[in-house]
Amino acid sequence: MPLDNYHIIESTLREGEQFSTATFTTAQKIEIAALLDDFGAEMLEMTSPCASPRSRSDIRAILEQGFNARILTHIRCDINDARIALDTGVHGIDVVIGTSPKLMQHSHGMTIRQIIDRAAEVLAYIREQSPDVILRFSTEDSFRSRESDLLRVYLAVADMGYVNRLGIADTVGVATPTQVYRLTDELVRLTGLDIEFHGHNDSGCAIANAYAALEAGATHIDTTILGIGERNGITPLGGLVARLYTLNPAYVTKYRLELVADLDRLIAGYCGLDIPFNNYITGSSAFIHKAGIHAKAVLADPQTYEVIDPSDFGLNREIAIGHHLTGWNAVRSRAEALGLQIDNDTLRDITRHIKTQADNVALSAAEIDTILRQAGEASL
Ligand code: HCA
Ligand code: CU
Repeated sequence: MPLDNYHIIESTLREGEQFSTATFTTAQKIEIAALLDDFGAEMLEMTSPCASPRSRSDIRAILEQGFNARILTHIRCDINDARIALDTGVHGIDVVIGTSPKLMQHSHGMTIRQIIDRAAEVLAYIREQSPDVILRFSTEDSFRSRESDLLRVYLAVADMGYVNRLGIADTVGVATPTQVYRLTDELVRLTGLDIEFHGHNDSGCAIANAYAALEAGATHIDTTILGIGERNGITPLGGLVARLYTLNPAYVTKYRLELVADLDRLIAGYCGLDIPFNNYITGSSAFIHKAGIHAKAVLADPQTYEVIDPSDFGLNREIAIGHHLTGWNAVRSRAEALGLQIDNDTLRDITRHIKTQADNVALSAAEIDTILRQAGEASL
């Protein structure tokens, strides 16, 4: 499992631009790319230069920043698109063509033989023009393609010897982790090339599928900030980080984890979204402990109920106190944090009082503090 040597292809500036409310200005793209570069994303994928005039000039604008991250663009398997992409001076070109029966019928109308011939023409042209460009070939809708068609295409492309990487795309979010594992494993074994996985989240498996790909030997995973993309998007950057961190924090120490929250906030702001309450790492409730039993254990040792240390991400945990499930350990800990000397009997009385009150309406943190301060003064 190459988890010591995997790369993130951050596609907020390509797949992310396909999200319903995403339209970034040039300045915003530079800001997003700069933050992703600081974070440590190894590759940034940008919208095809053929999409619109500004898509083309923005690739140049990002290249001029001289980021550490390699800048890629994403094109159809088309010689004219390839010419325009090469013209931008981009570091890498991601070529994609549909292989599922639906895409062969409704998208380009080509047979598998014609797809292979087209790939040969386009990939040879790119390699001829630029021996150094990082070249990837991917099939769109891989998991609704016939397996025999897929293998014919991938093996033919691998044999051509032009590409650095093959991509697998779960375009409509239907794949299961087992299917992703099997296909990735097959391609790793048959081609020996680097393998990239791109997974949509229609059925909630985008993170699990990305991880299954890594387990099977994939070297590159596509993400976007907050998971934005077509429909409900793809593997979210923060979610992938959470998945890997909980297996072993060392898998993600190459990234500046404290920037995850800044990245999520930046994109939420530009897309007019709230960060979901249950988001990985940055959701408002991600580090709130509530029930008395949980609070007691977390106060003694946070790892009892926390697999992610919020401080590794520049965030804080919170113990919720003003509710009917509260416990006196949490109340006592708050009193201590306020520097108050209150005996245990009084703290137990206060806890009972909070529970009774909060059976009707939860108390705010400020209300709890007032109760505790009054008890503190009374005990002087
Ligand atoms: C799309 C294309 C794509 C391409 C993925 C890739 C997909 O917008 O439909 O090139 O790896 O999901 O198939 O994003
Ligand atoms: Cu996609």
